[in-house]
Order: sequence, then C-alpha cells, then structure tokens
Amino acid sequence: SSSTAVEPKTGVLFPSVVDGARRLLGIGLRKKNVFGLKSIDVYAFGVYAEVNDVKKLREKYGVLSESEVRGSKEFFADVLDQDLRMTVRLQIVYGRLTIGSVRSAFEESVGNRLKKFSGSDNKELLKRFTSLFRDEYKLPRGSVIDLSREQGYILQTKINGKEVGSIQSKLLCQSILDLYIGDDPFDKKAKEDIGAGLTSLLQN
Ligand code: DAO
Ligand code: DAO
Repeated sequence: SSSTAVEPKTGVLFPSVVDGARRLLGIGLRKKNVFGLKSIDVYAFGVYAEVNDVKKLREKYGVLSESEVRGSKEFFADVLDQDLRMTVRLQIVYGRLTIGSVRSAFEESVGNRLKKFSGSDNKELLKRFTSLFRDEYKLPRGSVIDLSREQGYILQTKINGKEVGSIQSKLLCQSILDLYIGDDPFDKKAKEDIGAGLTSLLQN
C-alpha cells in the first residue's frame, strides 16, 4: 500500500510517516559479521525526517540540481550536524539479541563515530547512553527501537513506543545518524535512497 514500505530481504514493514510529520526517506539492513565468516541480519531500519526542518536547508541547497545535492559531502555533513528533527527506527530481526551484545556493538560502532567527530573517546557520554540499556530489557525479533533527534539536539530513545531515556548531546545525535548517512554507512543503497528522499523534500 502507499502508506508502508517493505525492506525486501526481511519483509519488515515501515510506515511512510511517523510522529505526525516525519517522512520516510529510505530503508536498509544492519548486518554484522560474526567470527569473520558468517553475516547475520540484525535489524532493518528506516530513516525519517521532519519535512519543515529539511526545508531550512533550502536557502543553501535549493539552487542546486538534485544530483549536485546528492553528490555533495557537505550536504550530508549539514544534515548530520544541524538541528533537524529526525528519527531512525530499528526493527529487530535477529532472534537471539542480548542486551550485552547490543552494548558492545554500540560501544564499537557509535564509539568510533564519537572519536571521529570529537577526537576523543567520550567514555562518559557513551556510558550515559549505554546505562539506559538495562539488563532486564528484552529485544526479541519484532522489537521496535526509535532513536530520535528532537529539537535542541536531544537524543530520545523509545522501545516499542515507550520512552526509555533522553540525552542532550549534539555529538551523540550526529554520531548515531552517521551510522546510516555518514561516509561509511551500514547500507550504501539506503544512504542513496535517503539522499534522494531529502532532495525531493528540498525541491518540493
Ligand atoms: O549472537 O554473538 C551473537 C551476535 C550478536 C550480534 C549483535 C549485534 C548487535 C548490533 C546492535 C543492535 C542494536 C539494536
Ligand atoms: O547498529 O551498531 C549499531 C548501533 C545502533 C544503535 C543501537 C541503539 C540501541 C538502543 C537500544 C537500547 C535497548 C536496551
């Protein structure tokens, strides 16, 4: 239907709009290599942006063509860096995820990005975020995690629609979004689709 999109490999569905006015830009898959040989599908993700916030970039990019915008590193850097409301929705497909493995994957993936953007380890910040991941949470297949950048660079985390915590940090927001739309994204095709989605919001 016109109101959902499906991630083809896993069959996971994403609504085309969340939180009132956040529009789906692209969907993809987060895989993880285990023991260097096997790759597991961990979660499908959808990236959403608040239409009116993306339009703030019009002044700077509105004069460029669609392909110029999409090919621009500066454009993605601005999307990562600016106070635009966005949501990344993760839907778990791996059936044996433990909180301990989420914590260590996060320390690796997000830890790398915190270092890349700030030049330091930011152990405190990483710990503030991972301390939200309580051992009693369960993340069976089908669990939905929303990571949202709210106005003022507040990273809000929800599990199955229930808020588990918020942290105000521009660096943390930027580092999480970088996993999906940065220079070395989890899913390159998804990043292309997200770029196309952003561009069409800019031009319409
Ligand atoms: O069972 O050893 C294993 C593999 C676990 C892979 C865990 C990857 C976790 C990725 C982050 C998930 C975030 C919700
Ligand atoms: O895929 O490497 C990755 C990290 C993605 C961000 C994971 C955030 C998980 C927050 C869930 C808390 C669950 C207790």
